[in-house]
Amino acid sequence: MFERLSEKLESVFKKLRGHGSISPELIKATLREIRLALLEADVNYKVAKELERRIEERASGAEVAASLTPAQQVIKIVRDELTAILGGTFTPIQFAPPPSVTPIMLVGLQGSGKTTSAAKLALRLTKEGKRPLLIAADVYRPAAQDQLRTLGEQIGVPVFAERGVSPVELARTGLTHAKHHALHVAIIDTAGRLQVDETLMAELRAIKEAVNPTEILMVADAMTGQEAVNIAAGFHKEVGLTGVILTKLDGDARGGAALSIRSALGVPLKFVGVGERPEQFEPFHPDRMATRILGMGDVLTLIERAGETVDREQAQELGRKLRKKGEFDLEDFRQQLLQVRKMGSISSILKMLPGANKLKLDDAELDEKQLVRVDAIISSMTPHERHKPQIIAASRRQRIAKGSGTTVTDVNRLLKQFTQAQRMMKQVSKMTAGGKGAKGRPRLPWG
Ligand SMILES: Nc1nc2c(ncn2[C@@H]2O[C@H](COP(=O)(O)OP(=O)(O)OP(=O)(O)O)[C@@H](O)[C@H]2O)c(=O)[nH]1
Ligand SMILES: [Mg+2]
Repeated sequence: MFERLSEKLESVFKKLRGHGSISPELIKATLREIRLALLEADVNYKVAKELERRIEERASGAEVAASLTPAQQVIKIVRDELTAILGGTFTPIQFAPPPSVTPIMLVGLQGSGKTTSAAKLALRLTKEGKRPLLIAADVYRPAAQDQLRTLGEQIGVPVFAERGVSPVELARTGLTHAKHHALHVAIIDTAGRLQVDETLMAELRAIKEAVNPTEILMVADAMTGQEAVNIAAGFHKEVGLTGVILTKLDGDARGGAALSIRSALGVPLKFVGVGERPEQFEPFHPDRMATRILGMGDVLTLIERAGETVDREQAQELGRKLRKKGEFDLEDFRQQLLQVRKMGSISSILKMLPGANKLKLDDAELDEKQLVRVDAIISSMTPHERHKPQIIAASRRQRIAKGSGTTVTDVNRLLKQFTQAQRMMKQVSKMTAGGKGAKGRPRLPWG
């Protein structure tokens, strides 16, 4: 859903990377583009404005980490602020202190996904070891209760439903039923309306009064766009929301609503629905969402890790070398290994690079002992061999194995790993070259 926004932001960052130093004017222009990208993605203009203000404040401040380039710095700030505006960290469900039953009320417009989400939430709580009850307080359409019953059977959660009673009465007796059966949570599915109308609100207020819910979650359809913010505001004013479940994120909504609700209302997004099936439900993690929107795989994590451990000058030197095709030799490989050892395994690093997940890398055995061996093998080579590994034929391999106290198999394996890494580095350098990269492949935010 955030593809277009991601694309836009990526091109903004790409431009930024073309500049060695970043002037206040450049920051302003960048921020303007970011704001336009957000607005185009249907983000509420107040939210976009606020995000811009926050980024500007930090970007123009003296906050500079030596390990990052100015462009990386700005990207990191954007990521941090986007995370903050999405709510910072995951906000879990609040439970009533045991042995009380925790009543959770789901509200929302017709067809937003309340009944489906009720079952999804119940299944999730079951997996956490809780025993939930589903209460079918949508009494107006017999089919609504049947729908919940069917879902309950599917996921093995009891459903409380009765015909011919008011929603308030049903919610109340359902809760009592949960207490008597020593269940932990009572999830109340309510009826939806096409509009936020007074009758619906009065009914919801009455249910709230009757069961005193620990959580009142609004279920919002991501496809609603901007309007979702207004609808949520209406519900919040009338019944007081404690959280939002955003459904149909698997659809092709532009997603702006997701970015706006939390910031506009101060109500956290708690879960997202990503499909029709009961297990297609995920906790909402603002940080992960921000990274996803920035469209960089886990590359920001990589920036952070690299920032902690790799000396920036060395990283630049390597980047420069990599950009010159074919200049990556065994000496670099050895340096790389030593550097990488500080950061984690090679594969774990490479996997974080966009596009790299498609490449196979067989370095499972690159543990500490291996590194010592690799070091010994490379030391037994002549400088010429290190620079041009392709000249290392069978006889040379035997000599190197002997000289390093290893076997020809070890030497072979090393050369194979080197070839893989070399290929990998070529790809990465294409990605970092900006402009020269293969079409469609994401680029690294530095370079
Ligand atoms: N693709 C997708 N479909 C969803 C998701 N959540 C719900 N749906 C579908 O949306 C439709 C409406 O879902 P319901 O759970 O019946 O919605 P509701 O809010 O209970 O509707 P009313 O009770 O009529 O107000 C169903 O076809 C669901 O399968 C989701 O996260 N992704
Ligand atoms: Mg329903």
